[in-house]
Amino acid sequence: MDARFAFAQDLAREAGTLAQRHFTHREALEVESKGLQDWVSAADREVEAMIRTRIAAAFPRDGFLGEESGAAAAAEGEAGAVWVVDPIDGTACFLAGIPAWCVSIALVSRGEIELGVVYDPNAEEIFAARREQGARLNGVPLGPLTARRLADGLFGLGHSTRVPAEAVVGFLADLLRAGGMFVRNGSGALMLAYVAAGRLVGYFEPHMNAWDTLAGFALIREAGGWTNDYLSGDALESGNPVAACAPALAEELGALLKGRI
Ligand code: LIP
Repeated sequence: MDARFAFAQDLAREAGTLAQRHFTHREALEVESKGLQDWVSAADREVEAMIRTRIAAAFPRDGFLGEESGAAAAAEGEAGAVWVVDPIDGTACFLAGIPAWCVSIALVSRGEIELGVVYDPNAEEIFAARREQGARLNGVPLGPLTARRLADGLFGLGHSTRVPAEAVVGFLADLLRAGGMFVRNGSGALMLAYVAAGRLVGYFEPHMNAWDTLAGFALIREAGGWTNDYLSGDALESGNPVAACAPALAEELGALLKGRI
């Protein structure tokens, strides 16, 4: 797993550099709609293809699940591991020229998130975590997460047309009533990394896919934060609700989440 962790960080940097070249020339990209407010471009596909090729060459016995190459059942590979990848998380922002996107790479083995890497080439920030070995931002350890109340800072909120508006509007009203304040930057993976870095006191999204979620969850857990049990059920194939926060907020956030996850 040490070799996979070092490999994942180098791969995230290589993928981020390739994505950034496309970001600079995004007006030339072919863009397709995958549904309401859901796009994919040649950049997403090319970056994911590069990531998949590199992983297959380095770890041919591992499984792979990527956002763009199909959410077919992410069978664990012969080695008992599956890579879960979003080549460009925050695609809508990427295509709009807003520098709020990242590369998200995670590895799951036997039901555990073994490692997670989120790389934001716009800010030149790489967030990396290995299970039971801590989380780091550009090599500097993250944690502890000290927020004690929702009112202590900004709370990340995500939404997609995969769920009805009511799924997030009700939570937003309760969050504001509790003295919280929300932010949504369009990349769930990057906002989860911000929770691990203590920039956000927590995060909620009624539904996220595994490729958007797992790297951020590895970071938050290793920074000492609380997360919901995302991998329950068939999360790799179908996704799940996502909730995370500084440990002292778990009870207050739990009250807002009652009946929602
Ligand atoms: C995005 C997620 C985000 C969600 C967006 C979108 P994409 O992923 O990271 O949490 O709110 O609607 O799904 O499509 O940019 O890779």
